[in-house]
Amino acid sequence: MGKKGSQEDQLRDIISNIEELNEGQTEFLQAVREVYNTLNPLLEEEPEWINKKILQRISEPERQIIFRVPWQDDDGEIHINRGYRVEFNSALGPYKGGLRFHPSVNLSIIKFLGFEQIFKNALTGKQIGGGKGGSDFNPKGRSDDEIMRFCQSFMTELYRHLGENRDIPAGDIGVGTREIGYLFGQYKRIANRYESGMITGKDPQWGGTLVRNEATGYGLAYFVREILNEQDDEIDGKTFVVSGSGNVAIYAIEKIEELGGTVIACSDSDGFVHDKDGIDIDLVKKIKQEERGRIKEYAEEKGVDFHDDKSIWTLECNIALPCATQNELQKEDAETLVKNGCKIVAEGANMPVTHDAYETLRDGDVLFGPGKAANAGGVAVSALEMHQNASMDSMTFEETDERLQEIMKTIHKTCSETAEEYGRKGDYASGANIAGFKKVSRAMIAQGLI
Ligand code: NDP
Ligand code: 2IT
Repeated sequence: MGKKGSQEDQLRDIISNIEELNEGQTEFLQAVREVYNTLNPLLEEEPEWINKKILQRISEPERQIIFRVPWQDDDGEIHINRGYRVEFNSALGPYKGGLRFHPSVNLSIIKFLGFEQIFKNALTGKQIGGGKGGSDFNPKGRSDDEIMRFCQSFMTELYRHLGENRDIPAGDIGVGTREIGYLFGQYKRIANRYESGMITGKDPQWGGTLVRNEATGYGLAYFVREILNEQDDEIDGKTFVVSGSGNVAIYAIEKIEELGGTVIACSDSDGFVHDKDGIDIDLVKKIKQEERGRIKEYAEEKGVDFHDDKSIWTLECNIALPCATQNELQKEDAETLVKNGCKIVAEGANMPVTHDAYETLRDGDVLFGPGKAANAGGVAVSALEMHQNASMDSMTFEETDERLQEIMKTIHKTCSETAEEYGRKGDYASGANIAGFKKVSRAMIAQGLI
């Protein structure tokens, strides 16, 4: 098969070497395969990247920090959790990425998220490298005081690795404005510096930027609008199913409804609510944000159906937006979506669609918006927050929203044009991977053997 065959073989060998090195890290290896298996056309153009071992270098984090987080609950009982920060890649800027507090957190999950973050951040066009962190701490049912004590203990160890030019965390699952406040407060005490730009997602009253809270969900809606625009179509009149009911899901629903779409369902880990007339987003906000309750209460209050015995993806819709967690949309879900005539799936969450499911969607002619592009609005507005902090200036809601719309338009264009340039027209996943990987690799090579 000549040169092409041997390059494909080399790529396969590299991937199996990475698999051996990271045995058992299921989610991380899934993310690596998902990116690297789309890179053949780029490696044909840049064959010397194989000898430069750029794939092996990018898949090995620059630094991995694992630490003990001891804390006391309200009854005085002592708990020990495990904290993580994976500083993955700083070719394009300081490490940037969220913190996840969820009992499922382990090194594989933090590494998959950090790996994805490298390319996502590259796509934003901002000067930010990739990182991710978190803990297996379960915030569910914990009091404000317990959350504060946990955050203080977590930051007491992590602070030495952070800084506005070094590593800048933000939120993710289980980490929102409240947690960011406690984390920032503890950093300020220990470092004796009011260093606003060391964390993003802050309350806009003391250094946060307006729209950061909304940014991931709004950005997802804007990305979907771009996909539809390319088909001479629009959100108005379309039916959506959105999984999750946290930060990303809530603001995706809000913006889609504002743009004329109908969202008929959303969920949490207990099940989903089906409201054919369209989800009442104010009620979801009241239950989930103000009361920290469960989505089931929505069904009780509105008298609509709640299901905990089947997948949310069994519902008929034009567009599906998984916004909860990794691997939540599997092959059989994809088969049902295709059968039901779904035309677009865009990832609000990170890697919610399994590889099998992705292939089923692709073969069923469903357009697919990969997370590293479709949910990049959150981190892009984080970069605007860093900019605002560095310049000691602030932007209005409208200005920031305008910037977010521009950024999402550009990311969509990059994915679409890159896919076409490399012979994968319409395949946004390949476009996103190739564009992101190319930018990071070029920067790494220019900076020497790093
Ligand atoms: P939140 O904690 O605000 O909400 C998470 C939602 O997902 C909740 O409804 C939660 O339900 C559900 N969920 C979480 N874990 C599971 C699980 N294992 N099984 C079933 N449901 C689950 O998090 P976000 O909205 O911030 O994050 C959602 C996704 O979006 C994540 O994949 C995150 O990485 C990604 N993301 C977030 C960004 C941000 O800016 N926040 C930016 C880009 C991506 P329950 O309450 O029952 O646990
Ligand atoms: O997955 C993500 O992009 C985030 N959780 C947001 C990261 C950030 O630094 O704003």
